[in-house]
Amino acid sequence: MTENVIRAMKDLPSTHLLGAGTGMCAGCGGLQAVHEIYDILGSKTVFVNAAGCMTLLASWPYTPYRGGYLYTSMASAPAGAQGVRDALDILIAKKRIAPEEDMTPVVLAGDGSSYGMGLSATSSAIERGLDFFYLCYDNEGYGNTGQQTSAATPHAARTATDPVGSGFAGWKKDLFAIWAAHKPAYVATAIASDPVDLAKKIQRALTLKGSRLILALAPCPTGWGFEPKETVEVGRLAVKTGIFPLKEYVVGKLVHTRIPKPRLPVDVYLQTQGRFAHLFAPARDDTAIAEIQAQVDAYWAPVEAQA
Ligand SMILES: Cc1ncc(C[n+]2csc(CCOP(=O)(O)OP(=O)(O)O)c2C)c(N)n1
Ligand code: SF4
Ligand SMILES: [Mg+2]
Repeated sequence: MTENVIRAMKDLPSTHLLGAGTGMCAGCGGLQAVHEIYDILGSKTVFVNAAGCMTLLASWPYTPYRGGYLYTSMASAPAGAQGVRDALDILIAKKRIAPEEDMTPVVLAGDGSSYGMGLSATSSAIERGLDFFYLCYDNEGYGNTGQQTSAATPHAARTATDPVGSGFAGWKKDLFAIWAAHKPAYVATAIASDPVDLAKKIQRALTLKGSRLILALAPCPTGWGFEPKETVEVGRLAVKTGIFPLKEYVVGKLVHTRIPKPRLPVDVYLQTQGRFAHLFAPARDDTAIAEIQAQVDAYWAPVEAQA
């Protein structure tokens, strides 16, 4: 990176810096979500980042986060957030900083950390009532290391670690339900391709105290196999087919913030991505597609019955 680029980056507003001069892919849906969320959360935040693609945003000694930044191992970001919270509380108690200078710890982690390696640390943090944001950008695989299967990988998706021709045999873990079972302050799903829905959720979460999850589906051109210009459309189709429900859990109540009407068939979404190409060629795999459709239908049946 030349001195000129570094100087130009220093002069930009902070949100323009996210992704600039890094090795991140064009059309990264996770980065879009982080942009939109950072626009609202602002600089009175300390980002606690578990190793993953978003770690590429900070290349020492530079970081786009204007508040603070802490890098952690994949399993320990919520423990890092606890440390940041404790340190801020001590600084305030000792009058080293004024209460108005307080900041919010924000865990920034991928699905590999959030659904797997870091789940124990997350569960403990929520149990302790830690006052923090948890932002999971879910690209449904270990993206940074070449899209290996994670606990968030959807059924039949091809990854670097699944059999060619059939894809992942298991089913995506329900992280939203796992968080909600802990009865935290707030849990929401979001996607950058619906910025209004996303913004309302961040605003709502900001009015609350306690553990708050924003689980953002992150369409990933590189890992999912589509053109970078398709990111927004792929995200919209995830919502319109009902594969990715937009919802929130607040004060013990589950609300769907978008109910797709009409709900499109799942193959409209699946066929946009190379990771599902084996479901359509050389011959269409009606059985696998029907299985995925049945899972989505079963999810929405009680919601649609009440709508
Ligand atoms: C314990 C541990 N195992 C493996 C790695 C190597 N590693 C770095 S980033 C990464 C992928 C993380 O996946 P995810 O959390 O989904 O984030 P993404 O890369 O998709 O953004 C891996 C496996 C690591 N840093 N720590
Ligand atoms: S691999 Fe996917 S999540 Fe990672 S930077 Fe590239 S597009 Fe973004
Ligand atoms: Mg991932």
